[in-house]
Amino acid sequence: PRTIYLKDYRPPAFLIERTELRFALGEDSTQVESRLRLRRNPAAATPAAPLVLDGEDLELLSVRLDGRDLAPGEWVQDAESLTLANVPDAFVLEIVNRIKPQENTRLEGLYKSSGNFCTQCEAEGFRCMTYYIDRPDVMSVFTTTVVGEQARYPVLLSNGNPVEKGVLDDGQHFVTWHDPHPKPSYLFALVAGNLSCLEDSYKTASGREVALRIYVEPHNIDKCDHAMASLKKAMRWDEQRFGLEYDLDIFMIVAVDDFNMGAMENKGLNVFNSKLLLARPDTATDLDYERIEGVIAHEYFHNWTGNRVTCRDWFQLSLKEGLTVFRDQSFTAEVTAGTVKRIDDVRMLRSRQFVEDAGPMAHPVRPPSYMEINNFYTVTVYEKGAEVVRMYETLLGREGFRRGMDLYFERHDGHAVTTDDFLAAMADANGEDLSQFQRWYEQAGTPRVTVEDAWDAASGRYTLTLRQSCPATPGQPEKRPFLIPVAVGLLDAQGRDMPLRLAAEAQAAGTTRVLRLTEAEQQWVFEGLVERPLPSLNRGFSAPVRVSYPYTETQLAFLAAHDADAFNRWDAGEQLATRVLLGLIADIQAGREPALPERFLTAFAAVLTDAGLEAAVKAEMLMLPSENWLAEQMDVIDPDAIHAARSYARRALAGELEAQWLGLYHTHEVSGEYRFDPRDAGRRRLRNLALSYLAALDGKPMRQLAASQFEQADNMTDSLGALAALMLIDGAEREQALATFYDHWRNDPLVLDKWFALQASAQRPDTLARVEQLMQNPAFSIRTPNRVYSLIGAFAGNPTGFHAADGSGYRFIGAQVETLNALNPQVAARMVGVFTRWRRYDAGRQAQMRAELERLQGLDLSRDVYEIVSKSLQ
Ligand code: DPP
Ligand code: ZN
Repeated sequence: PRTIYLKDYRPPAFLIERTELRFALGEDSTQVESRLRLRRNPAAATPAAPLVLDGEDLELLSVRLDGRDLAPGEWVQDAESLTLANVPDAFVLEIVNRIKPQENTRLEGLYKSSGNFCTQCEAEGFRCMTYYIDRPDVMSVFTTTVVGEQARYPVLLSNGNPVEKGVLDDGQHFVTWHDPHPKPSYLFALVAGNLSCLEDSYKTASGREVALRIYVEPHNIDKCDHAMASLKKAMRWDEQRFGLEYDLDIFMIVAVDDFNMGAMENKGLNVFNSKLLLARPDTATDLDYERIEGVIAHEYFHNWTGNRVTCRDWFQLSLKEGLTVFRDQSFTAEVTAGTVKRIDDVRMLRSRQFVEDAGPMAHPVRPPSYMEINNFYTVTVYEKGAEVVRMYETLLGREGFRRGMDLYFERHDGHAVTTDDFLAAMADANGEDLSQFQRWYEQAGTPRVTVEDAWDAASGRYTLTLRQSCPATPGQPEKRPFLIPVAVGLLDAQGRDMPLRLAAEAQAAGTTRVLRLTEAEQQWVFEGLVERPLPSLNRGFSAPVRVSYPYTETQLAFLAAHDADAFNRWDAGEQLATRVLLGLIADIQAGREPALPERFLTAFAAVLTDAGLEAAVKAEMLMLPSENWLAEQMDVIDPDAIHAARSYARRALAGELEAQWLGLYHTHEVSGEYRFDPRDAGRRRLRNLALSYLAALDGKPMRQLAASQFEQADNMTDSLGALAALMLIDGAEREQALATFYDHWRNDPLVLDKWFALQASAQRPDTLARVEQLMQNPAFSIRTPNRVYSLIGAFAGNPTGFHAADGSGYRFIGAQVETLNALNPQVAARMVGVFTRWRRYDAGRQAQMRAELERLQGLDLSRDVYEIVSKSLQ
């Protein structure tokens, strides 16, 4: 496969002013007719360039130029394109071609899902439907006619507003849609099927009425209320926070069961993976409810950040994704409990993005090259991209950030732009020079900030010295210093924030200061302090970096108890727990008897019994660092020792504090009907956490406690919480509960996904055998991404299952990747990702993972899988 480089970007040779499409949907094949009004791009580099259209797997039937049929010799066709050499400066091109959506297992372009037609065009799926200039900087006004059998496909949808509809011969009917907003092809969508619709409406801030419609398969119509409520909340929030209103008369969302990604922001017609839309108290957990709210908001927010202002090319993907993730994170933080959202986001960033940044697929937020763009919908582009946007807000303040956003829309509405344009808008709107900030887009790797301090009691001066460095990443051996905003507070001996006055300042201002670290090494001097402070660093996780300061365990426990910054309070506890667990891992590896340090137990117990802590925050603080996070801290990852240490710690914390856990469990019952609200959700989270600790104690009483919660639960959160606890305990109750759950939910694939995932992530010796057996279950299909993610994906993420010392996990996942590679390259590429970190393991595991990668490399691979396999072996 060919590598594509950002530095080779050239403006398109042609523009498409109008796009008229007609899809005649059939059971055997679909005929696509397109009529494009093209003209040469005045900004093109080469004035007489041929017209090159993208197209894959298309059966070409005819080509007409300005009304004249072209003969086959007048174009050149290859596997990926159609080229017309001599074309005028402005002309109309009409193309007719045929496609086979029924046979489309890649789920890119037009395909069928549960008998309905739907599309996924981002990034390059449009070219699988018809020949086109399939790149985001070609924006066109679309008019689309969908023709289908009325009985099978009563609902026919595309972007924009319906302008015409009618009945044809042979039981066919049609609807014509017109989208007045010019858009790139990746935002095109078409849906046809037998769907029910939940309808509502929304009045925008300026008083326009917008029809809201959620389309689902008829049996799911009772699971759309939460999505609809979330949509209205998101629409209001974007008006209030960013002054952004919706711009069409209709906003539609469709849920489909077969979908590679989470959801897609097609203009006026979002298409969602059904798992991110459907929810009822008995089928969806609190976490599902929260994710649905967040993703509905995310896709809606794309209407401005992505659709009205789009990306010039795919290297700029974070322009829309980083910004939109930041917007959805801010939304969720503001409508729920902010601290918990921040903790969850940072936990995920550290355990996944930091890992990506340290591996062979490390890439900057704006990658300089790719083989397959689908491989760059990554945690770096999304989540680190969101942290980069957050840093503008930290540096410029909330108002300054809003000024930058306003200028961005003022300058670029209706255009396809770059991350440079975004940076320029932020800088210009605030009269700031942010040129150094550019490096966040260009340099990969997680910067490390090392902090040293010095206290001079005589003068009351406290000096902080910050040094930054960034590890080498593929293709980038040396890094230049970043502009890092480090939010800092200083605590006195009582744990109170001290007023901060920097040298040369007349008076103290505030208790948190954002230090702008721009050099490799820099110093700040705080003056007028009456005692030696304890620093609280990178408050609120102000920059996506690793910070190191030589805290003692006592100091970490002190910060965990007192820091005024709630995020750092959690983080101090997390650092302390990480240290303790790494100690236990070392004990186990050395054959020593592990023992939980008394100091840790005391600090942990203090949190557990603290009546002043909000339940959700308490749950965060009582969760031990994940096995993946612990793995990242080790020179050579030892999955068995990590699991043994963490299980030991859980058992010890459960045993020592059994009465407290039980007390917590019984006092946090949520009464009344299920409601998704942050307070209730926090209580359920804490209570289920208590249950999972208690489950570590094994024994009949705990089994009965979990089994009775399972039997009595009237909502999925508690039902699944109980089942998860039972998975930790041997005994008849576990298999019984699994069987009951299956019997109850055998016809609801989304709920069964939870059942698959629980069993595949169980850290038990027989898990692989269980997974192989579950693949034979009639509810499983390797063609449906959700099934693959919940069964095979969950096993790939099971550290002791995938990394079984005998290599059985590697061989199993390798074999699945091989099968998936031929069916659905995007899904295959996601599954192969677990092999990328093979160099981090012991020699035996390394050899086996490498052998599996080499075996895969010898196959006829899709671009998607090839890129990851080959880069991993480099
Ligand atoms: N653009 C989608 C998203 O919202 C993914 N295609 O992230
Ligand atoms: Zn997105």
